[in-house]
Amino acid sequence: MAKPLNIGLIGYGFMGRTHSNAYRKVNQFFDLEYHPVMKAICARSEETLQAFAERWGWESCETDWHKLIERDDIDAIDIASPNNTHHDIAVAAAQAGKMVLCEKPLAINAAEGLEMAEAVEQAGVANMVWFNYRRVPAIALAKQLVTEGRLGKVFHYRAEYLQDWTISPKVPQGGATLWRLDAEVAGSGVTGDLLAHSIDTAMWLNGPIHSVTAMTETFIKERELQDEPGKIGPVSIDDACAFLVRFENGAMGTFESTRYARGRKNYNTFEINGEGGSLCFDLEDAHRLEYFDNCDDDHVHGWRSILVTDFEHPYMDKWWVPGCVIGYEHTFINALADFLDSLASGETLQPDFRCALDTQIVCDAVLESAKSGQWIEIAGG
Ligand code: SOE
Repeated sequence: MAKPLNIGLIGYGFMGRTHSNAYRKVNQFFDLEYHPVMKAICARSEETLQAFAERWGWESCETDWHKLIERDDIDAIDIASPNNTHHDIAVAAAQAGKMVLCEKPLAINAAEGLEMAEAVEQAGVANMVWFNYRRVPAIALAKQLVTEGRLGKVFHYRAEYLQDWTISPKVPQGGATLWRLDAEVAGSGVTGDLLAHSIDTAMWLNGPIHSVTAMTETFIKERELQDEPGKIGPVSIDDACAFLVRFENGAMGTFESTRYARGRKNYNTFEINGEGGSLCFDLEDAHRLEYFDNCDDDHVHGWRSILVTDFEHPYMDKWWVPGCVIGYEHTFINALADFLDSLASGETLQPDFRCALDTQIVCDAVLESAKSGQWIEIAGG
């Protein structure tokens, strides 16, 4: 028998849309015991909220998240609002006994992230952070190949996350759509926004990070404020960040991210080099995983490009027929399906808040190292 799960979603920007789409589609493609019910959407701007609710099929609207959390007809709170709102909402929701789903990064810093992880643990409520790229079938396949031991001892992990949308000095900062450029709201620039994805993927595939040393740069020092046209303010975020890591398994890692790589739109890549083989992935070609297997006979040695669309590949038996690719939005649907499955099975789903806190701790260490110029050991790493 289908079990309804009443959802209250906070935020209706880019992520509000990806999550709404996931709630609408998940039961169409996955056989699940739980069925999300789109009970309420919450955001501050009343005029646009109603139109969003109608477009996506939310049953009701709230303009104050406290009211949403107080409602008895809400089982799970989903946070897709800017990063500086995550902490207060998540803690209050957990204390009210609601399940909590939260967009990445978990928080604006590790101190807030720790309180959030403790809140959901003390309340004993189900929780998940939407690190959606784990649910790209090719990345999930990479995880499978690593778990099967195909890479053997890992020597190198290399990640890049490059975009180019802030190169123009005319792009303003702050406000409803450009809060990612305001460190007070976002916590940091590319470190929390993009490298958090790379770090989550890296630790999932290659284990904990032991220590980091980093540099950051802010190329454009002042920008107009989106909410106050004509007013210029200092830019507080890191536009670019590069760092080196030592993993606990002895591997060396290099990570680089920027929003100033002309031509790179959402170039989220990694390469892992192990004794037994290598893996390479590029989100702009997301349905392929490149794999070099050293066990192949010498005369056929070479990189193979796996088209990750077969029924045997992660998630792909839920979608179309082999050769038909899926897209960005499906990673959120896959993530939601995993969350709903975990409710039915009682198994702990990753990444949960505690796991996302580990990523947040690395982000904080990266920013600290960029300031001090020192290597930083990850606490508990
Ligand atoms: C930033 O441009 C952004 O939208 C991130 O916030 C998302 O997490 C990333 O997946 C795509 O890029």
